[in-house]
Amino acid sequence: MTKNLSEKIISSHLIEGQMDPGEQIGLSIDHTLTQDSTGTLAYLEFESMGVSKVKTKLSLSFVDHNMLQNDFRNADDHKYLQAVAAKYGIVFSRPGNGICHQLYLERFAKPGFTLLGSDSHTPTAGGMGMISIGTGGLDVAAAMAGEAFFLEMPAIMGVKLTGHLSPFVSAKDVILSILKKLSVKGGVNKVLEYFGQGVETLSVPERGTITNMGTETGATTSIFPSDDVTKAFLKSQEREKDWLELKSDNNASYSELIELNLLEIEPQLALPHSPDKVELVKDFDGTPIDQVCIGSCTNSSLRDLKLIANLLRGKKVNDHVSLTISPGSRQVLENLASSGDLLDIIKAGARVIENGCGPCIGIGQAPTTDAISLRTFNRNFKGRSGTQSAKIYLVSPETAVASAINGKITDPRKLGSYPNISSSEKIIINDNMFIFPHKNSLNKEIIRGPNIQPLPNFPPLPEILLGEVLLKTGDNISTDDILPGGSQIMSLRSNIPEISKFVFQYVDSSFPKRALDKGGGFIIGGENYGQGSSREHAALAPKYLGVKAIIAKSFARIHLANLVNFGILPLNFVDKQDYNRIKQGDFLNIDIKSVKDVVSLTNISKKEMIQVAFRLSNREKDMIKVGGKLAAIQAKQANY
Ligand code: MIC
Ligand code: SF4
Repeated sequence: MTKNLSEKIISSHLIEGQMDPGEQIGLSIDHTLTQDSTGTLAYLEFESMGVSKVKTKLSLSFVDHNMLQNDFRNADDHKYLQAVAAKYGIVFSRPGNGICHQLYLERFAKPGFTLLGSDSHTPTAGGMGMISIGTGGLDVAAAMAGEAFFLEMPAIMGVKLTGHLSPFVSAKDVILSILKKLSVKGGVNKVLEYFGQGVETLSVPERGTITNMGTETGATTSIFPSDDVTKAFLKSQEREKDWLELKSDNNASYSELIELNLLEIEPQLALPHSPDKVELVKDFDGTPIDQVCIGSCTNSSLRDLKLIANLLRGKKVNDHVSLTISPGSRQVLENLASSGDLLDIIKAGARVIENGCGPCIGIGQAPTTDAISLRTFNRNFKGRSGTQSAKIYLVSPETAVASAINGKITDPRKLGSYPNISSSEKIIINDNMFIFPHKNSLNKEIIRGPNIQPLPNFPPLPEILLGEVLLKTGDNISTDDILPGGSQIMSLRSNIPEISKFVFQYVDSSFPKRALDKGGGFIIGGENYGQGSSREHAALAPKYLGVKAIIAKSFARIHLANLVNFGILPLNFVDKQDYNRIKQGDFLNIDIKSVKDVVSLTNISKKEMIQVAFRLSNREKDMIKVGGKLAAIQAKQANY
């Protein structure tokens, strides 16, 4: 039987289940990655599983998100992460080394492998022919303990690329065009698998830009074949031995097919406040801007930054624009420095900031009030930049530079001749900022600062859920809405009682107090509830405040899994119109005694009954019965 590429890798890692879309499958995981802001919790969870050393082929812990070190909290977290890595045999990437996805692609990604990461942009490694999936920290901790990763078998959507990109049009414009077609929920429970002649015209970093931002369609992951372009990239990283040719069989089938002629793509931009509000740059040409930020795991490769340097050479950043550049890795920075490209960037007036996530998650560089900020990032949710009134547009590096020079949104095709950037030339490789585990460091003592608080324990859910609707939201509520980023709040990621005070901070700041005062209750959501990041804190903190169930029209994949892991029931309206029959303040009763697929919800305030679907696998039902995934794994490990 012919197989597409995704099916080939999935079948070679299948531990449980059938590869029929919608069925639960269990996959074996080769590599895991965590980053600091999800990692602290993931490692607290891992520690409580009683395993002496990670059981994966390779596990990595990166510090890239919150590195401001405003006070002791942040620095203590880094110390804790380093100590855990040494003790359990995990590679540690030191603060300042770069962004996890960029570093992983450069130094560790391997065609044909599986990767599970506690960050939603883990699919970046799909640019290297991997099945790489973002999920909550608890799932990653379980994979480190040798457990299979369970998920719904995704449908495999084929994306056929033909032609080649025109000058000043790049990978970001490709993925923005796809987002325009699919929207922020069009990829849910799907893999976007790229194939066709156009693939060979894209370098690995460009493929990484596309697979990275496939996350914004809600997709489980995205994948490119591993071909001669992949081989050349691996060779430039002195890792040619990791190469393996991988592609789908001839005549392999896909559940859906979309086609894109790269030649027809023009520069695109996503308007505030959603990555799928995509339009053509030329239609906004001339709009004055205040800030340009280049970087993030989407667009911070050596290819991107060399291009930026070339375009900035001999030019000056507009007097009314602040241009920041955050390189994706120390390798990128070192190579820019040695080739002289960094000088072009500095001379033009760009502000070079630390290799890391930085402004992408509201850590520094918040725009001015009402500002228009152009960013090469992947998310532009309201307030994520740190300024509620700012308007963030997502653009390619080419559009970002052209606009920074002109002080207004500018179609980059106006810039003249397009520099030719090779991504496979000889580069400097330096792994000094990775600390590789050593047998002498295993079992060393773990240092914990006062901000590292133990995980709260939750009892199993009662059979009757009673309480008030604490909040009713609209569609596409993101995890940034549920629990915002920014350095202040993110430095509380290892302290659930403290971070829970910020739940729905900018949606309704009275939420935490009301939830506690009422002894918990329910949330009503629209479509795609919980889109965006993998932060399990967006489930764990509401759980701490007593949220028992979320009743929504639909859920985003990672958040749904996080809710189940921590024992908050995700319930779907059977008839989506019923969303209109519940309002904030209504008192509800949900009887889950006989865990059937459909249960009745009684709206006591309105004396009405509504049908809600309880779509959980038997494994998930068992997990909830014993008090969540952690309790289930602890019980299993204790029996070994
Ligand atoms: C993000 O881009 O929102 C983050 C910050 O990387 C998150 C992870 C987190 O919240 O720590 C993600 O994408 O998963
Ligand atoms: Fe970091 Fe932004 Fe990428 Fe998230 S999206 S991993 S915050 S750079």
